[in-house]
Amino acid sequence: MSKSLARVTAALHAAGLTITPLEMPGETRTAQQAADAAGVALDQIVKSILFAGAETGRLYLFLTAGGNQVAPDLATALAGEPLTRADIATVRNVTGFAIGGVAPVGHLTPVPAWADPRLSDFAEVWAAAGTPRHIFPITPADLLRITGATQAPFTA
Ligand code: 5CA
Repeated sequence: MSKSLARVTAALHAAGLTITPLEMPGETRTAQQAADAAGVALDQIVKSILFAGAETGRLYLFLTAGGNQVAPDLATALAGEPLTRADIATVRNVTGFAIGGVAPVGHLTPVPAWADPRLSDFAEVWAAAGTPRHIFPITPADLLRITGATQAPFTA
């Protein structure tokens, strides 16, 4: 098992969840690929999008429904400083995951998080598990609990 996948599984189990990420037959690098693989609506996929603070360099995690986009002005208001998209190397260093498999939990360094309210329209959502072909199902309530995310509107 990859270290990334093991870290996500350990984080889920440590939170008391008996969820095991599933390996999909095809790649799940994009939200659309993940939705097709799981057989669910695009908005049921949790995108883990990282932004970096222009002033502090801190990272902020925006758990975004698959079909939605982060609106930088709304995200900036939540973070309290101007934001830019985190670059590939920064995402890798802070989360320990490569783009395309960034999970909402199991990061090397914990990051403050917000969640798109759209995700709570579903009984179950699916998120990346640290690799470009593993995803896991979770209830929106458990997702909020294990990420410590605050629900807030930040999409365009
Ligand atoms: N495994 C899928 C579904 S869960 C997944 O990880 N989707 S995702 O949307 O959360 O991750 C892909 C995201 O990586 C893109 O939406 C984008 O926000 C980010 N990304 C892609 N390329 C770059 C890049 N060059 N720099 C920073 N972020 C990027």
